[in-house]
Amino acid sequence: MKIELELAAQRLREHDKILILTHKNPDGDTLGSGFGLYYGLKQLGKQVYLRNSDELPAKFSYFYDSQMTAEFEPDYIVSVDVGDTKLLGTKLEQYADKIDLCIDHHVSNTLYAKETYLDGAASSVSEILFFLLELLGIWFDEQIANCLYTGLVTDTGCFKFSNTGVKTHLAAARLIEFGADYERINRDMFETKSFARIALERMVLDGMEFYFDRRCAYVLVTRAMMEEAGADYTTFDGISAITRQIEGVDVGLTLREIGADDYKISVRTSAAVNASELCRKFDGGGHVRAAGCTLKGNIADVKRKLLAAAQEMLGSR
Ligand SMILES: [Mn+2]
Repeated sequence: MKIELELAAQRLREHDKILILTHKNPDGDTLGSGFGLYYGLKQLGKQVYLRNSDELPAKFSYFYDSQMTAEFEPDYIVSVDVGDTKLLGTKLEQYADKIDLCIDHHVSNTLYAKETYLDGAASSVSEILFFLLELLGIWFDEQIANCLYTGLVTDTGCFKFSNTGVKTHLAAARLIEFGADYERINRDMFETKSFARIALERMVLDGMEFYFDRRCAYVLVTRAMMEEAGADYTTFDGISAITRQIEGVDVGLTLREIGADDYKISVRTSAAVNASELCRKFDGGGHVRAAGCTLKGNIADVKRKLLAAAQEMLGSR
């Protein structure tokens, strides 16, 4: 059931032992909103713990609380930025049918939680969290400001994507006022690239293929390429955006081999194509211009299916 933000705030106020769940392969928004909520609830004197199926990436280490302890039985379970229980990952799937509240901005959210606050117009869950913590009367210290600001900028490509709205900028302005270290965060998130990242980008550009009058760009990143570049999934973050930087490209398909005959696909589109709609054909989802799905099978079949779907989407415009 969908609920209003005021009720979500009330639910959080009513509970004292709260577990926060974030999505696998964590990004700046799921961790930024998760830790923003974590520190906000700590301020209210609650016991809080945040979990992820994967190891937490080093680049977000400034979020972490070395004092965080799981030594309590939660009486309330909240998920942030998790559009589907499939995204909880192996370590958290045990909670799939036990989630009390989901706070999300994915239009494809499957409404798996007992109650859901969903704002598909919000740039990020971190944006939602800014207004939620305000309702809870939290004092925004630097730590909370840094967490939420990171989520805002990573999900909007530093305020460049179409999901950036008036509320995004309002929240960001307030977060800067509260001490968000925007210069360092933006440099760390967008400017600084590891050698592994540069090596991977070089391979991606080299192997890029174009279809349908160059309206579709296709990129395949194999495990061998990842290994050669010395890259892990955090290095990969944002690689799919490269396809959309190319003039005339309406659909960017970026495939990452995650196992034998197992591919994770990131779809990036221009205004001409709905990425979420394309991914739904393969049981995936996401946002209008950025969505994802997974496909199993040999690469030739996977590629054929994806290109056919892309062609269909392009043909209908
Ligand atoms: Mn998000």
